[in-house]
Amino acid sequence: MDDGGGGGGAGAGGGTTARSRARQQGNSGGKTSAKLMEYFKRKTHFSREEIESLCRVYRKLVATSHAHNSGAAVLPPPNVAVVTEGLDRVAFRELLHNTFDMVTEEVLMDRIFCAFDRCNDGVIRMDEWVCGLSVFIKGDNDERTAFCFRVYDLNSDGHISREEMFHLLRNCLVKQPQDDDPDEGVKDLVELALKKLDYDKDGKVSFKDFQAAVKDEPLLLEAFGQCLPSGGACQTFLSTLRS
Ligand SMILES: [Ca+2]
Ligand SMILES: [Ca+2]
Repeated sequence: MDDGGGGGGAGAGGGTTARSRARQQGNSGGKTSAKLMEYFKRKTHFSREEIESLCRVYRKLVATSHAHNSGAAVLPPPNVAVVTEGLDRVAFRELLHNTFDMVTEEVLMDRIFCAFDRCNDGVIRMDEWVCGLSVFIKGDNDERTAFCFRVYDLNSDGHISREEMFHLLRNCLVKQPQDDDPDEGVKDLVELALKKLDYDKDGKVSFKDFQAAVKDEPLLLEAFGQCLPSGGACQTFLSTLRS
C-alpha cells in the first residue's frame, strides 16, 4: 500500500488559479503545460509520465463520449449553460465497468461519480480526473477513508445516517423471494454496522467515527459496498498508462 506522505489529493481545496488553468487546459487539448504539470505533481501521487498519459486518456475519453452524444436527441434546456468539456456520468460508469472491472450498483456508481466531481457540475474535468484517480488508485489510507466516507454519505451532510446505511445495505443484498420481510435482515445489519462504526454512540456515523473504526478494522473501509477498484485492476490500469 502506498502510504507516502503526499496528502492533498482530491481532498484539498485552494490552488484556484491552477485549478482553472487545469480546466482551460482540458479544453485546449494541447500538451500538458509546465504549470499544470507542477500542480498535478504537487496534488497527486502520479509520476510525470503517468500524468501526461492520464491527460491523454482523458482527452480521448471526452472526445469519444462527445462523438457518441452529439447525435443524441437530449438537448439541455436553453437557460442551462451547455457543458462542452468533461466526462459525463455515462462515460464514467463505462470506465468503472470496463477499465476497473467494478460491478457496483447504481447508487454507488453515482456516488463515486460525485466524489470525483468536486465542483458538482455534472461532469468530471481534467483536474478532477487526475486528482480523483490519484486517490482512487494510489490513495493513502487517509485519502481512501475520506473517499469512501464521501461516497457513503449520500446526502453529503457529514454523517452516514441509519437511513443511508439501510439504503446502501439493502442494495448490496440479493433478495430471496422466500423472505417474509427482507428489510428485517437489512435493519439487523444496520444495527450491527452502527455497533462497529458509531464510536461516540450518537446513532450516526461521523467522519471521525468512520476514521477511528477503519483504523481499528481496515475491512470496514468498504463496509457498505465496493467504492475502490481492486489492486489488480489498478496495476493493469497503471501498466497501460506506461505502455
Ligand atoms: Ca448523510
Ligand atoms: Ca457517531
